[in-house]
Amino acid sequence: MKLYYIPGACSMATHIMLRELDADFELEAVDPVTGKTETGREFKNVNPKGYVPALELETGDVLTEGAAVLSYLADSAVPIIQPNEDGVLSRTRVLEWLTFTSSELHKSFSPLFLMSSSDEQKAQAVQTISAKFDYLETQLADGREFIVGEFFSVADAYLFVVVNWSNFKDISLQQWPNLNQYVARISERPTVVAAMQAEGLGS
Ligand SMILES: N[C@@H](CCC(=O)N[C@@H](CS)C(=O)NCC(=O)O)C(=O)O
Repeated sequence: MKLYYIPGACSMATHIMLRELDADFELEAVDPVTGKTETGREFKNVNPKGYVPALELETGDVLTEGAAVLSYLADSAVPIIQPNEDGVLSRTRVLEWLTFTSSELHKSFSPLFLMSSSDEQKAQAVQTISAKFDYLETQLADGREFIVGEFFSVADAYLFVVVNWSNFKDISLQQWPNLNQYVARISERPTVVAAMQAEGLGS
């Protein structure tokens, strides 16, 4: 498999999961400015939508849309989380969190990354993100280690990557102690450390 990624972008969730699953994979960086990959390919020939993640399978199929790519990995390698008596409910909870992260949280960060955003748009984005973090804070108040069940899942990989952008965008997580601890805990996983280093973000 080959993962097309931009360092530190949402594609890092797929990267972390590939490592969690001990999958056989290669990385190919995409330059968002030139639209070319590190081997000189036109990225739009890989994903016409022009964004990462894109996961190229051995069959040549290319999967896109982070939540779908993560679900594919979870389903094809191991159950999305460990099977248990309420497997269907747990699986749906994972999908619920993937969708929340993708459509509510990830996209709320977009104005903070766009050069074209005004200060007002950025301030509005921080307000929106803060409201989502308030919700996350209440969810994590029960002391759970992972966002769903007792195991690290694709939902944690994606949620971690997106919430961790706060640390690059001057949103102090100190205001949300449960969330802050959750992010700190996930950031210590060997797969997360390795993914960050491989993407040139490690210390
Ligand atoms: N709907 C897509 C959005 C992916 C996305 O926003 N990717 C960003 C990085 S986090 C990207 O590739 N941006 C570069 C660009 O659009 O040129 C998904 O959920 O996977």
